[in-house]
Amino acid sequence: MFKAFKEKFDKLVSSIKLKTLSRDELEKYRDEFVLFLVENDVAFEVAEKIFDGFLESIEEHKINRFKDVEGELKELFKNYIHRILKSLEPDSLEDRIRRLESRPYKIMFIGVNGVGKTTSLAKVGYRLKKSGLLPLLVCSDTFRAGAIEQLKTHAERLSLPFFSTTYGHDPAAVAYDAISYAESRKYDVVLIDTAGRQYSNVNLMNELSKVARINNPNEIVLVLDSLTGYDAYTQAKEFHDHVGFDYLIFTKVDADVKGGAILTVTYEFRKPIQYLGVGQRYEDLKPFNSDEMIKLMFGG
Ligand SMILES: Nc1nc2c(ncn2[C@@H]2O[C@H](COP(=O)(O)OP(=O)(O)OP(=O)(O)O)[C@@H](O)[C@H]2O)c(=O)[nH]1
Ligand SMILES: [Mg+2]
Repeated sequence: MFKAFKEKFDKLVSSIKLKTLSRDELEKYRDEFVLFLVENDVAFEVAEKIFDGFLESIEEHKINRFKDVEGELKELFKNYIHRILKSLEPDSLEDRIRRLESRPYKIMFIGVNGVGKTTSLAKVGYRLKKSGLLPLLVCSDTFRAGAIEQLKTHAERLSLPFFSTTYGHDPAAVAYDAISYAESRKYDVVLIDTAGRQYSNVNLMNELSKVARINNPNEIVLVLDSLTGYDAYTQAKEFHDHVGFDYLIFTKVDADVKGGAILTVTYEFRKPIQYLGVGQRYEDLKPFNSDEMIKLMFGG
């Protein structure tokens, strides 16, 4: 992953000829910089913002004739992106859960169809169980055929408790009942799966905000498919405006992703990435680490 990003970045930097490392000089290469980002799936308007932010971060200085200008420019841009990603590194979910005295800790998973909500929820359940916490898997997707059976199968495989009702039920009510059920059994966490929806469907977006309003989750996790590029940005914008979210999970990072979706959404919304989905097995969920991500993007 991020192979194209790294290659294109190296190419971009070697095409830049600077006399001084200054904002004015770099401004001349705005189009090239923005194009490099856009080619890597960064949304155009965010690519412009990233470039502006980068320029602002630069302290002007003359370049010594014998200095490695390319190397210095590379370092500056890499460090700029690194600082942003680092500032968005969250604490561990397990710590947040343990810090909360009341039980259960409520997490709601949202996102468009097929991004990997249910799979990610099951992976989170697996992680929590391994750390000694007991999560209840809740299917508030009473809409898509097979959704209840799908999550139930995960619960059985993971030997975790499961809660659902029947298709057609109000998802907000299902989540509400599940929370009471978890309270009475002293479960640590409630993981609420919701039906995938297109952000253009206003009724379904309203339904989702109702689930959140009534059940007041401790956190809402937006799941995005890192392969979707620009659309991930649109999705984040719509879910942000209609429902809101606290953390991000990017799935399918095991495929050859360009990285732009991740960069765009985190830059624009400044929400922490909790995990990256890196495959189809339960173990394939990695806590986000900015150092690793920067290494993949820029090498070194
Ligand atoms: N390679 C890979 N596949 C993934 C990852 N996460 C999810 N998938 C796959 O993506 C497909 C869709 O996953 P689901 O979890 O059912 O997606 P969903 O968002 O719940 O879908 P709906 O409930 O229909 O909206 C499945 O085939 C998953 O195995 C990942 O990190 N890597
Ligand atoms: Mg699902």
